[in-house]
Amino acid sequence: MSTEQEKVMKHEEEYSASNIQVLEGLEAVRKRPAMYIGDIGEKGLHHLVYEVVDNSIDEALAGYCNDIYVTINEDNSISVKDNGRGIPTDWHEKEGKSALEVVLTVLHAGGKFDKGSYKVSGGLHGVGVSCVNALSTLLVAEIHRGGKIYKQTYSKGAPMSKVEIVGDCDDRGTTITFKPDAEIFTLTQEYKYEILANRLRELAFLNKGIHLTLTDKRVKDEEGNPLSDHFYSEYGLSEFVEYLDATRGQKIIENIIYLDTEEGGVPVEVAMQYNDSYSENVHSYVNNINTIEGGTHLTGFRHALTRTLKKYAEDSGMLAKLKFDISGDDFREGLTAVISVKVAEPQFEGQTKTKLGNDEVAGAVNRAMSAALGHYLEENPKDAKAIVQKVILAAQARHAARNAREAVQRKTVLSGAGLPGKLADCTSRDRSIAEIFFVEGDSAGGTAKQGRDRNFQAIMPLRGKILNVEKAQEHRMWENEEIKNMFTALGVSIGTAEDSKALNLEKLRYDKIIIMTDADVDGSHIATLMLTFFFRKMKALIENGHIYIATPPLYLVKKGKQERYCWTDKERDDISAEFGSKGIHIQRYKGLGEMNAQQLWDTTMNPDTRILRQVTVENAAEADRIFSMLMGDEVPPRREFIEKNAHYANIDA
Ligand code: 0RA
Repeated sequence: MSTEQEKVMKHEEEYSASNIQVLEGLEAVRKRPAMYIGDIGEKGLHHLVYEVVDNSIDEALAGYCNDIYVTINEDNSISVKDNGRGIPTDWHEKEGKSALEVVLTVLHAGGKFDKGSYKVSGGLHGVGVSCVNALSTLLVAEIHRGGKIYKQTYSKGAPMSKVEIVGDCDDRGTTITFKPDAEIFTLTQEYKYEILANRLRELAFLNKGIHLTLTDKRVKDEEGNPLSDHFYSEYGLSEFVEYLDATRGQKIIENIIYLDTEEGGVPVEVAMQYNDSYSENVHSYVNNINTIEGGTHLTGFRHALTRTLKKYAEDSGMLAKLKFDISGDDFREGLTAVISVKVAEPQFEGQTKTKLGNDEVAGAVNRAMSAALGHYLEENPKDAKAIVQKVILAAQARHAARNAREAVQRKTVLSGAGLPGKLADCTSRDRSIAEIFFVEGDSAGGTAKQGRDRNFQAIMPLRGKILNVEKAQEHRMWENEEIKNMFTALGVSIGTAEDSKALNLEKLRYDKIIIMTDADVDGSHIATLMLTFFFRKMKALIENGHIYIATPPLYLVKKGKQERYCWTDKERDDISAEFGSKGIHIQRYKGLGEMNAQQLWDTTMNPDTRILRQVTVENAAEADRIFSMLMGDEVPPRREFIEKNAHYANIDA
C-alpha cells in the first residue's frame, strides 16, 4: 500500500471514529437540552440565536468584523450573517474533518483554532454553535472565504453533505441559518422580535463600533419592506446609561462619568450618572453576560465608589456637621451605572451562575474606577458637591425609613402577631402549595373568597391604587397601609444590619403570589403599580419565580346549554363560528366583579384550568428602564409605550 493510500485510509478511520464521538456528544444535547441551553421554552429558543451571534461578536472583538445581520425568516428560521474572516473550511488533521465541521459538531469547539485570539464572548451557557446545530432540524453554513463560497448542510447535528464549493465571491464572512427542532421546542417555535431587539440593543451598547441589524421577514409594511432595526453605539456604555436614564428623573451632574481602559490585563468599561430618583440602577456584565448576582467586578466598583466619594466629602468638609453615619447604599441612591469587564477565564458562581468569582477582577475594577472617579471629582467640583449632597439626603432618608420600617416589622414579622385583618388566609401552612391572590377591590375580593379552595388559596383584597414606590421615598412606603399589609401577609422583611435593602425570604408564606385585577385600563395600572413594588422592593420574589399574573377571560360565548370562555377576540370569533350564529349570546367581562364565585374559580383560580403568566425579567436593564418610564414623571414616553403596547401592559421585558 502506498503511503498516500495509507494516509487516505487513516483519514477515513479517524473520520468515522471521531464521528461516533461527535454523535454521542450531540445526542446528549438532544436528550437533555435544558442542561445546555437553560430551558426548552421561549428562553431556550431565543438562546440559540445568542449562541450564534456570540461567535460573530467574538470575531468582531478580535478585530475582523463590524457588521452582523440577524434575520427572522418567514418560516421562523434564523439567519446570522457577519463580515468576519469566515469559519475556516480546511481539513483539520487532529479531528479528522474540516474545521467548519469541528466548529459545528464538537461541543465547546468554538474558538479552538485561534489560540492567539482573545475569546471573551460566549453565551451564559457558553456551549457553542454545535448545540444549536444539534437542536435544529436544519442548519446551513455558508462561508465566503478566499474567493469561494462554501456550503454545508446539517440536520439534528449530523452533516447531510460534505463541504461544497457553490460559487465565487469577493467578500468574506459567515452565514449560519438554522431552524429549531419542534420536537425539542415543544412549547413554542415562534421568535419574538422584541426579545431579540432588546438583546441586540444591549450587545450594541456593550460592544461599541459593531453594527447589528435585526430584520423580521414575517412582518411587512405597506410597501412590502420587512420590519427592521439597526443597533449601533459609538460611545458604548455612556450611551447605554443615557438610554437607561432618559426617562428617570432629572440629572444632577452635567456629564456621564465614563472610563474605558485596561487594568491588570482586564478590559474595564464603566459609565455612571446620578439623577434625583430614589432607586439604584446598577447593571454589571462579564463577557457580555448580565451578571445579575453581581460578583467581584461589582464589589470592586462599589468599593471604589464609596471610598473615593467618602474621601472627597470628608476632605471638602461637607460631612462635618453630620449626626449620623453614611452607608454604602447611600452612595448609590439615584445612581444609574453599567460596568462591563472582559475576563479571559471567568469563574461563574451562584444559583444562576451569574456571579463572577475571579478575585483579581475586584482589584482591577477598583483601581481603574478610583482613578477615573477621583479625577472627575477634581475636575468637576460642582458635580462633586451635587453628588455629596445627594448622598447626604439619601442617608437622612434611610434613617427616617429605618425607624418606620422597624416599627412595622417589630409589630408583625418579629412578634409573629397580627396578620392583616383583610387577609383571608388559607388553612395549609405548607408553603410549597400555598398561594395568595392580591385582588383589586373589596367586591372582587369577596367573590374570590367564596370561589377559592381555602385549603391552599389565600385572598387579600387591595383597595384603590397602591403607592407608586417609584416616586416615593422609602419611609412613605412604610406608612402606607396597603403596602404594610402586603409585607405582613407575605411574611418577608427588608433590611439587615449590613444591608438595609436585603430581602429576607425565609419566612415567605406562599409559593405563588398572584396579581388578579380587572382586564381593563385601571386594572392594568394597578397590576403595574404592584409589579413596580415587587420589582423595586422585592426583586428576589421575581427572580425566584414567585410572582404571577392571573388572566381572567374576556368573553363568555353561550348558545343553549353550551358555554365557552374566551381569552382573545380570535377565540371568541372561532367559537362563535363553531356554535353557529343563531341564538348565540356573547357576554363581555369588563371586571372580575361580573363573574360569580363559580365562574371565577373555573376560569381564573382553578389550577387545572386557569392561565397564569409568570413574571420574569429577561433583560434587567430594559425592565429597569420601562419601570422608570411607566411610573416616573415624564408623560410623553409613557404615552408612547402604552399606545404601542395598548393590548397589554406587559412587563416581561
Ligand atoms: C476560527 C478561526 C477563524 C475564524 C473563525 C473561527 C470564525 C468563526 C465564526 C463563527 C461565526 N462567525 C465566525 N467568523 C470566524 C479564522 C482563522 C483565520 O482566518 O486565520
